[in-house]
Amino acid sequence: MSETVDSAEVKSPSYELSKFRLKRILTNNSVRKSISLLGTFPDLGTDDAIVVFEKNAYRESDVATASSEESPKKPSYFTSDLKVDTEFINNIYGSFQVVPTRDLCSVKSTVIYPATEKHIEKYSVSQKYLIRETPDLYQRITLPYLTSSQFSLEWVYNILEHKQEKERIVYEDKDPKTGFILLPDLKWDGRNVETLYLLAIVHKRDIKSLRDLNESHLDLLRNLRQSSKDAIFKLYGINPNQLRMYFHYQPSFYHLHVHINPVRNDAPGIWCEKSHMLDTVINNLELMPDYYQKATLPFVLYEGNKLLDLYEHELPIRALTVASGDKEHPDTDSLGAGPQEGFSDDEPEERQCKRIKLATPEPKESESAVQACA
Ligand code: M7G
Repeated sequence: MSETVDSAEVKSPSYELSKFRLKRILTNNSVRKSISLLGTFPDLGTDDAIVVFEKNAYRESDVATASSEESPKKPSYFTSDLKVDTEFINNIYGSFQVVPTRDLCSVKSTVIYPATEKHIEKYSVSQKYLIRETPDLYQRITLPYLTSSQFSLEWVYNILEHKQEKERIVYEDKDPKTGFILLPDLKWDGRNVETLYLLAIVHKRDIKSLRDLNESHLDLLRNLRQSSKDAIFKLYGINPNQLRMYFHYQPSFYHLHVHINPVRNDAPGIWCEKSHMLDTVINNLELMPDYYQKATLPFVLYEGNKLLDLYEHELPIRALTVASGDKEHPDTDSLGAGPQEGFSDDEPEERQCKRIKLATPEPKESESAVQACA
């Protein structure tokens, strides 16, 4: 708990958002009220930049009224500053467009600059496929890929070394084996406890993901679970039994971290095909020390990701299929046994993909920019 760290601050560039020049829209999610944009900052150079705008969730204090027990603490919708345009009133129904005070109009914005091809893929709408990754497939396909091609962990090390986001740290246990840093996730607007989203990043640097976890990490995981709950209760007053704590598989960043948010909030990236509850992970390791070295772990790959092409080499993934036998292909049943009418493996890949897109439009929910971010 007493390790010293090099805490020389890293200087960040300053962005003038108003100078952003749009190239194209990557996603526009009407459910999450977010939009991801690809463009450039001409004054910074010609590199691609991604800008994400997301409307903030409501805080309960935003709707306080003068007749509430407590008089409204500004800013609130219900003040004389509210501008109201009536669209129509029909019988008992009224429809209005309202513009609240400036303080309530802010939009959360995330900038990635310079953005790599991999970032652009991640923030774009695309077809998604489920892979059932056996330990063998992990060793042969996923691991070599992620070792040679992954997002930089610079931002993680900056946090662990107190070079960035130091003032945002909520809690730190400096033990090199069982310690971690708890801080707000990039996705959280930091204003609304309802949508609290924290990240617990472990100090140990040799655990890439869930796959690497074994019995020897139980002390770390138990400590992270308990200390995070205590710290969150102390700081935000959230009942520890109301917290969702989970890993992503595959994560975007291969340095072990846990996502934490309140169960009553449907945070981005909580889908079952991506999340593994910390409680379940701990329990699996208690029952079987090498569970994650033996388990088949499903995960999602999206069109445009090179790993999908590597898997496609091994298994038919994109081709639409009829029901197949678990017996013959125990690890690839969902990936199919043969082509359906109109689709054949001989068809040029590009055409096949286009036809599948037309046949199965992506549901709205999965357009999420923040989920893409997730
Ligand atoms: P992940 O499971 O590896 O990836 O989680 P994904 O959820 O993006 O698919 C990484 C988490 O780190 C995400 O929830 C990000 O929002 C968060 N994150 C990413 N970056 C680059 C930063 C950062 O610079 N600071 C903070 N505080 N969080 C970040």
